[in-house]
Amino acid sequence: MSTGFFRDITEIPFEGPGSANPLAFQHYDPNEVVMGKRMEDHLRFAVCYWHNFVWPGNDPFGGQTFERPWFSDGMAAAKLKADVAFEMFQLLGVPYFCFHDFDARPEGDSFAENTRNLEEITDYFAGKMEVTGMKLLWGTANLFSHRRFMSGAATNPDPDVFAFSAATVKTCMDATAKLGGENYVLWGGREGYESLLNTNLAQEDAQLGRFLNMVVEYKHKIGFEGAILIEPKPQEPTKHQYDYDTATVYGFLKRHGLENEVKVNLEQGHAILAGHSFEHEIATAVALGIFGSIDMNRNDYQSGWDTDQFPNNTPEVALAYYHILQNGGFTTGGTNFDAKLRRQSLDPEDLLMAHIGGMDICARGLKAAAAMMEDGTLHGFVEDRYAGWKSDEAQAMMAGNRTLDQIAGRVLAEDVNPTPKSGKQEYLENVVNRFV
Ligand code: XUL
Ligand code: CO
Repeated sequence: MSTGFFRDITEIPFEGPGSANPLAFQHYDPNEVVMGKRMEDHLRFAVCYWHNFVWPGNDPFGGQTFERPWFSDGMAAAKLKADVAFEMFQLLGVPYFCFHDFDARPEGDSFAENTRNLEEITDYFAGKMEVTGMKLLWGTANLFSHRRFMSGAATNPDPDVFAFSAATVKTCMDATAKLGGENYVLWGGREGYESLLNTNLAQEDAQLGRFLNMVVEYKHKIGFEGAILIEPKPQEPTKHQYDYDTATVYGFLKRHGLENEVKVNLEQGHAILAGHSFEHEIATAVALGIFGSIDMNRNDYQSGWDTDQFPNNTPEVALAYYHILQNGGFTTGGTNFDAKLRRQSLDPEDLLMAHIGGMDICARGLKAAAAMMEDGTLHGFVEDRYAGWKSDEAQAMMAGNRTLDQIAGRVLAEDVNPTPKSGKQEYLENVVNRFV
């Protein structure tokens, strides 16, 4: 039986470009085949629990703006929230969702009560997943909202907080595995510092390394087949977050022997906060062999905050998917909308329209990216640019078969005198603009 939250709205249809129906897709047709694969299977959309069903609409200057019938404590409210969430997933026709423990279960007074609540609500999810066919893209633990985590979770100066966090992650990995989750995410919201005056960086790095090693050991122990993903972010809430960006995370993984065990979940707004573009983060992860999944959103480029808005810029999204497609597309990952309404968007239908717009932008971006791939001009240009490295002499240099003095001898003997070649950036940007 329906909760009635979305009143008489029925499943969002695909009506094609030009449709003026605000409750229809113009570009996202799950069954359209793009580069030999259904669009649904390329994009692997997920809706997040937290922004849609938990966030009350507060900002640093004001409190709750949303009124939702499930905004109260207790298991009955948590179940009503789940009912509405699964109704929304169904209306949108997304295959996946994501959640933190804290989003789904009532907060208890102890670890034991939290665990019982998590088990009860995730059993309730399991029943709904069975009926609806919904799947879990990833689960995660919220180790940042409760005051016990104010000085960090794994990187807390208090070993009891480290232990509480480890215990909580264990229960969240169990819940994720039980629900057939395809990934497990760790976003270190409080793993960083507010002031170096009270922080031992080397100690905190060692703690975080040990923590993540235990997560990976537990994954193998329970036979969890999903990927373990770190979500980089440079700051907010902390002044400095250790998982600053992809390159920093890779250095951390290498240092702790985890570069073949852990990948990244990249968020558009976090890339911008780190002073990068989204495609920079994706291309870096691909180059380092640790690309996993994405959180799709955008920031307000004027305020500079992590505003978690729904995407609405096709050229930006197209370049992101271009790099993902070049890497062969998602494997366990997908496109999670880690995005929230503006606090004045009060109506239930606003939740739907926000996702419809985001899904349409992603569909347009994917189609543009696929067209760029099929055209091949960009890829061909890059291939040609590095073609010189196919020569025997160049390969010998790369294979470590030449020393500096041997190379110097050859450069002298052959009078090697390179001719600069145009990088053709403007031409390449014009090529992209043919498709977006
Ligand atoms: C915070 C953020 C988180 C993670 C999951 O900026 O993106 O919601 O995605 O903890
Ligand atoms: Co995120």
